[in-house]
Formats: sequence, C-alpha cells, structure tokens
Amino acid sequence: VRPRADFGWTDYYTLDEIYAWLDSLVEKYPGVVTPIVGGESYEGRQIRGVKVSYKTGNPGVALEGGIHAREWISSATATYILNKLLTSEDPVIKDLAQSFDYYVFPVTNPDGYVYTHTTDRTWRKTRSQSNSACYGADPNRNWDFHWMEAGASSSPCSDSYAGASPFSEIETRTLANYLRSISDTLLVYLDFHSYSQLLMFPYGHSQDHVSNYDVLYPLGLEAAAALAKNNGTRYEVGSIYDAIYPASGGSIDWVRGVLDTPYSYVWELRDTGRYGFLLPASQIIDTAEETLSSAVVILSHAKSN
Ligand code: ING
Ligand code: ZN
Repeated sequence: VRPRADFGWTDYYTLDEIYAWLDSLVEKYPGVVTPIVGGESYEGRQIRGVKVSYKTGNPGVALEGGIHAREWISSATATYILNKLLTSEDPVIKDLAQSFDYYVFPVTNPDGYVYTHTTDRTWRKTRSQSNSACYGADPNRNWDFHWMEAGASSSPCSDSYAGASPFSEIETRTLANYLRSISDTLLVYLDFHSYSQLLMFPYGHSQDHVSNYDVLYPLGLEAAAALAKNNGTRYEVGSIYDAIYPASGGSIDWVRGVLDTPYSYVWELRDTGRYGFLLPASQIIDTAEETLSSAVVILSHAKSN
C-alpha cells in the first residue's frame, strides 16, 4: 500500500494506510526515522512503529496509541504528534524532538483496529480465540503487574476480560519485551485512550499513590492548563484509580511498576460522551494539537529534571 498522497488529519486511516505512511517517513528522513517492530498480533500482523532519533545518547520516550481498537482518535493523535516532531518549526518542539529518542507505536492492537474498519466499529479487545464463544481479551488488563486485582473481568465475553493469564495476549507480551529492551533509557511513557477528557498517571491497580505523585499531579495540572489554552477543552487530572476507576493490568501500570519509568501519563482524549468513541474526524486536528501542548509541558519538565 502506498501512503495516500493526502495523508493528513482530517480523516481516520486504515492500518495499511498508517503503516504505509510510517514507511514514507523512513524514506523521507533517513538517519532520523527508523522502522521498529514492537511486537506481533494474534492474526500475524506486526505492531509497527518508528524510532525518531536526531542524536545518540538521548533519553527515551515511548508513545503508545490504539491499544483499544475503537479509540481511533488515539492512533490519530499519535501520528499527529509524530509528524510534528519531524516537521514543526516551533523552537520548543524542535528542541524536544532533538532531546529525546522517540519510540512511536500508533496502533498497538492491529487486529482489533482492522476489525473496527471491516466488521465492528466498536470493538475494543484483541481478536484471540479461546474455548469461549467470545473473542479477545482486553489488552489494557492483560499486563503482568497486579493482574486481575481490580477493575478487570475473568469472563471472556466482557470488554474488560483480563485474559486467561498475565500476558496471555501476544500483543501485550511482545510489546512488553520490546519496552523492556529499551527500558535502560526510557524516561517518559505517553499513552492515549478515549474518551472522557482526563489526564492520568499510575496507578490503576491501587489507591496508594505512586512514589512521585507530588511531581506527577502538579505537572499534570500544568499540562491540562496548557491543553485548555488551545480550544478551552477541560481535562481533569489524577491517578487512574482516583480519576476514572480502579483498573489493574494496564500497560502504564506495568511500565511504571516494572520498568520504573518516572514520567508515565495516559490521556483519555475527547470527548465527554456526545460522540464518544465515534469522535468526528473534523475534531482530530484540534484534539491532537491541544494534546501536543500538554505533552510539551510534560516533556519539557522531563528534559530539565
Ligand atoms: N479507558 C482506560 C481503560 O483501559 C485506563 C483507562 C487507562 C485504565 C490506563 C488503566 C490504565 O479502561 C478506556 N476508555 O479504555
Ligand atoms: Zn482505551
């Protein structure tokens, strides 16, 4: 598949279109953008991404989108931010682009994403098969850190089915292995979901506050204020447990709890329910641009501390 000549952010794209666009970046920015494979899917697809690196020895930033298939704005926001890292003329963004190595995976649940394009727009989980009549597990309940302790289901038909065992899903298992391989330098982890307009940080498995809560909470408020400056969009800030609900086995809990990545944040992007998962494509640019503003606050802090 060739990248659409008009790849932009006024439409949502298929997996093939996104992957073709990633390929086009590798060609366009030799020595800066390299293809990476974050893992594999049940149906045999790759979790493809790119690394953006302007120089050696930078700390790492991982960007994860599309772990939930129907949250299309998540993948679109990840590609938008990736594009800005490569093309922005804003000196602050340029400096941040050059100050970190970025590992960007716009679609971490490729089977599910394809399924939302072909069959069921509201599919959330992976597409693995078990003895049950129902398919898939929730890839954001399947990570091996306090697995199944809170806000996760043991019923295969539930949308928050945690899987038969921790890392039962090949997507989470292989992505975890990739993240482990870069963990020495990983300083920041940015994860995108929708919807609810929340900016959150670990943990989801427990009410106990993460050790750097006193850094993450005020920094989150500052990021949300920067976000709101764009279009007036209001976000609430807090730990996953406090801000949305108890939920264990999420990727961010594992990244924080096992890899010890200090600046780990997860956005619940627009909106608050009017369109929900079916956020119109006409809102991609405003959503992604305001989200970028909040990410800039987090990255600037991580850079100088
Ligand atoms: N919300 C997330 C979910 O997986 C979340 C909230 C994020 C929980 C990170 C745990 C960790 O339920 C949506 N809408 O998917
Ligand atoms: Zn989600």
